[in-house]
Amino acid sequence: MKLYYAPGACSMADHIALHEAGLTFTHERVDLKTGKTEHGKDFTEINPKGYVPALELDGGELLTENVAILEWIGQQAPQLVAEGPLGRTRTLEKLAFVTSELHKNFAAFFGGASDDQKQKAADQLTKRFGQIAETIQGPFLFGDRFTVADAYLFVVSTWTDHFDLELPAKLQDFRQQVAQRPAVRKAMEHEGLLEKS
Ligand SMILES: N[C@@H](CCC(=O)N[C@@H](CS)C(=O)NCC(=O)O)C(=O)O
Repeated sequence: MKLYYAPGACSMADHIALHEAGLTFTHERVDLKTGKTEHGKDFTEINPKGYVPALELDGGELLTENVAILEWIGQQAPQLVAEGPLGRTRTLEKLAFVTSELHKNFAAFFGGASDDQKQKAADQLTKRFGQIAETIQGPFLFGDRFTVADAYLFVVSTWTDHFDLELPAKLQDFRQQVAQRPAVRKAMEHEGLLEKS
C-alpha cells in the first residue's frame, strides 16, 4: 500500500491514521507545484484529479478523497472509530464537518482569493472552529479514544499557524495532546515538519 502525500497537507491525516492503525505502507511525496512525484512521475497519471491524498491499495486500486480514505482506514482499524451503535456514523459526521466546513474554507488562503474573500473565509473558520471545539469531549473529539476524525481535525488546525488565525483554547489544548502521539510525531518527522528525535 502506498500513500501519495504532500508535506503538511491534508494527506498528513491519512499518514497519521495509517501509523495509528499499525498498517504497513510506503509513501511517495508529491510536489503540488510541479505535479511530479519524488520519483519523477506525473502525478495526474496516478490520480487524474491531481490532488493528494491518494492511497494505492495492495491490489492496485486507488482510493482518493480524504473522507473515504480515512473511513477505509477506520474499517481496517476499528479502534480508530468512535464507540457505540452510532460510532461509525458519528465519526463520519465529524469527518464531513472537517472537510466541508473547515478544510474547504482554507481554499481562500491557499489560492489567490481577494482580501474580502479571505476575510469571509476567516470569519467562517472562526465560527466553525468554535463549533467543533465545543464538541471536544477531551482530550480528543470522542473522549479518550483517538479516531481518524481527530487526525484530520489536527491537520487542518495546524494550518492556522500560516495565516494568523486564532484557535479557541479548547482546540489549542487538543492540538497539544495530539502532537504528542508517537504516530503523529512519526508522520510529521517523515514529512519534515519536526526534527527527528
Ligand atoms: N476533495 C479532496 C481535496 C484534497 C485537497 O484539497 N488536497 C490539496 C492538499 S490539502 C491538494 O492536493 N491541492 C493541490 C491541487 O488541488 O492541485 C479531498 O477531500 O481529498
